[in-house]
Amino acid sequence: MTRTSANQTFAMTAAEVADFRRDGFFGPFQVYEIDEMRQNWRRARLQILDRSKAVYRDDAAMAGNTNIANYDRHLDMEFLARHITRPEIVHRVTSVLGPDVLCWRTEFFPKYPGDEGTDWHQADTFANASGTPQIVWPDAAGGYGGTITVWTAFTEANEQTGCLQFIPGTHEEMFYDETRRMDYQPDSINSVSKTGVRRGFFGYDYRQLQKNPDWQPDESRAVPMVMRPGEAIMFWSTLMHASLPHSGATDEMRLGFAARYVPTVVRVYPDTEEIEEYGGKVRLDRYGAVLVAGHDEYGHNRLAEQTTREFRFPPSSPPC
Ligand SMILES: O=C(O)CCC(=O)C(=O)O
Ligand SMILES: [Fe+2]
Repeated sequence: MTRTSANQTFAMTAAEVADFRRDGFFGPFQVYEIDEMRQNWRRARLQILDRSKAVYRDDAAMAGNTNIANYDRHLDMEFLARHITRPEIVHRVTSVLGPDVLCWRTEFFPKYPGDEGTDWHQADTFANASGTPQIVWPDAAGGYGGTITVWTAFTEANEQTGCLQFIPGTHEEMFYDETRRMDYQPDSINSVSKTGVRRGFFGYDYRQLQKNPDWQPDESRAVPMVMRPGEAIMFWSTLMHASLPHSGATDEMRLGFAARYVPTVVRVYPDTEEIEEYGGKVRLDRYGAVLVAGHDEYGHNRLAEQTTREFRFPPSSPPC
């Protein structure tokens, strides 16, 4: 089992932070040993079907297996609640974002044998699918936006099972306009080929957001992020990223777990009471962002209350 002493630090060195700023990603790095990850997940996966404490459990529009049903299970599953606060992750995130950090969203990204890859995309405000900005940085950030995503491989992620792909250094310029709309077409899933690779965006076609319809990502510069179970990679959501299809050559599904972090100065879901995207709709009544490091001096966001063993609901303070 991976043991971390209370004083152990996983802070990035100045050179690593400089690399992250240049490339837009850092890693992979180990969070769990392979067997530990497998064992943890074997136990935790049984709990996933029980939505009785999930924050989005009641919404009829969530029926069916939409992406949105995969959101924010760290708010009711203990393993995931602990995962997002792991020092291997949080120390690295604070090295870039500063001491006061929220985890505002988690998502599972499963790929079953034969599933298409994920479209090339970048996300700044995360209005991409819902039409409403989900995170808003202050103007003082100088137009900078996005979130740090830490994507942990819960299973093998390789070129057969559908690993992530990045185009290094593309995080400073948005090639997509998230104020445009994409058409939700679930029937298109697993059926569209783009430059010879089956890819989609969970029922959307991300190309619809391209600022220039004639532009294409420079896939000749794409690098595959092969990861063993328990390894994680952190990247700016504004980095051009995608994933390969699951070839079907192995029965093992690929499962990524993405945790998304912002500094406390960022407004999460401003003026938003529900999210509607990927064919699902949920109310945010029971949602809270989780303070994983430092203090929240801004009070912009409703916070979930953390105890040592679990997160408690309802959130500690009313929405502002
Ligand atoms: O796992 C995938 O296929 C996509 C993940 C992704 O786009 C993200 O974590 O932002
Ligand atoms: Fe993404």
